[in-house]
Amino acid sequence: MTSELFNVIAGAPVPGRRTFENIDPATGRVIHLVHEADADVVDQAVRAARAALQGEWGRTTVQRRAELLRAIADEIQARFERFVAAEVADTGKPEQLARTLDVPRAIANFRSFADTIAARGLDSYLTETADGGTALNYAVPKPLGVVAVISPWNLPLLLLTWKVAPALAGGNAVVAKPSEETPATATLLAEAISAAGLPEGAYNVVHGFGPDSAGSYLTEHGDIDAVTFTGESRTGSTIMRAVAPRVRPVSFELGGKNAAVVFADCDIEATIDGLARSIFTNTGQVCLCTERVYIERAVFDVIAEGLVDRARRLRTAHPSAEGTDFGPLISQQHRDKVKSFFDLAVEEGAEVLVGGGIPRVEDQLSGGFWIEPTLWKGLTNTNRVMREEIFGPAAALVPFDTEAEAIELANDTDYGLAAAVWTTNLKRGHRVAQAMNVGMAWVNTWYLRDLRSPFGGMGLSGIGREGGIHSMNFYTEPTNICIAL
Ligand code: NAD
Ligand code: 6OD
Repeated sequence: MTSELFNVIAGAPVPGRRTFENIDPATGRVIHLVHEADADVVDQAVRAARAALQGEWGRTTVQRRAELLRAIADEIQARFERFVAAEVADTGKPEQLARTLDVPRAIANFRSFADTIAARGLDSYLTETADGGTALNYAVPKPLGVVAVISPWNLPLLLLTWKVAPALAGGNAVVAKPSEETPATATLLAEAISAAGLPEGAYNVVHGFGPDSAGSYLTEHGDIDAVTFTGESRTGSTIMRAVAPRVRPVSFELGGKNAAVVFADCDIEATIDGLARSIFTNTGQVCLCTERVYIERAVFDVIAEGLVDRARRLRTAHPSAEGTDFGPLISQQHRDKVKSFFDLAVEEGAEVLVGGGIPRVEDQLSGGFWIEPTLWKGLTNTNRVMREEIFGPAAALVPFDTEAEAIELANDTDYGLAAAVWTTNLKRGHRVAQAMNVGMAWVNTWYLRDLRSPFGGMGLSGIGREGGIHSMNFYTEPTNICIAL
């Protein structure tokens, strides 16, 4: 029987007037009926969050908040298998990926922000006094208040907790709206947070879609103090307009059209492995995934052959089957979009090196949203396929002749999220990585994370940086006290 997922407000399940279906992308089967939050339910959630701030949660010290964050991490750990199962059913991603990336990172997110606030002692006075002769200045960091957290479907729990953890660390109360495609782990997180002992109302979940649903009701609500959002650049722009009349702060992690730059002096095998990971992980549905690969002409063929080989070796099968490393796309609608880019690439003159279509899969998966890992050559930066985010397992391979040309090609985009540089020349690695107009540039690796470092994007890829103290700078704001001496 299909189970139901409820909104969670002040620790209690709250039904909606309508429900919508939550589909397993691997099979196309309905797994949950989800209660959609209308404007009244969203208002109830915002009021519960406000009440938490005015009650015990608002009086909780920084050291206690750090302890509570660690307790949340422990409660997720205690439910590890349930979180894995929920994430795999919602996304169709290989179970192995949920086990090694999504759920461990959720735990690490809470532990890391506990460490950040415990180490920095956010309730200690931060002295801003340059010259103590005439005045003593100190700043008191305060929570923003009620923070709306709106998150996408690709790494649902990882990206939700990347925002919920620092928001709670800063003493805010949260109303979370997970993606309509992946509502389960945000709901289960409410159980873990209650079990950890946070006062009810500090974390609330509302379910639904964007426009004319929970997403817009939340961003347009008159009593939210900030919005932190991960998703498409276009949605970010809509949310900015929604909060503009009340001048609320936003933190945006948006789309990307990320480049990799491969020099002839790279370690060929390690580069092919790293590139394949950066193109195909999570079926290309990671905002950091590489969609443009610029390769120095001398090694173009060997890199291209290696990547085609890696694409052919990906195992498309049920997410829980042994050895599966390639899952479906999230939905029929997203597969239609990705497939339309595959067709457009051919219209724009691409030579398909591998993939380009919809694979045959075993019978039990035939209702799922499967797609082939795909590589092209023959495209240039003038093609639409090279300029728009596909968010699927596909990349274009393009040769270059000089370092200057590679930098120009990589930076020729409206986005500015991530880049990867592959070279064994140390100086060149630093030089080219620094020349990339992106938030994160990796050298000889991809998606290697230190949760204290600044994470975010330039241009269409976002506003602000999150990670360690950078997150705390967003989720709190200081009042400066100046005392004449
Ligand atoms: P999306 O923008 O369609 O949806 C994200 C969330 O916003 C969902 O919860 C959705 O319901 C909600 N939403 C949609 N319209 C809204 C509106 N008008 N008002 C309020 N909420 C609204 O994005 P998606 O399809 O879920 O995710 C894929 C996109 O996210 C890609 O573009 C990807 O690059 C980007 N992304 C970026 C990062 C990053 O760190 N930069 C991380 C993950 C995903
Ligand atoms: O690792 C992270 O902290 C992060 N925000 C990753 C974003 C991935 C995009 O899909």
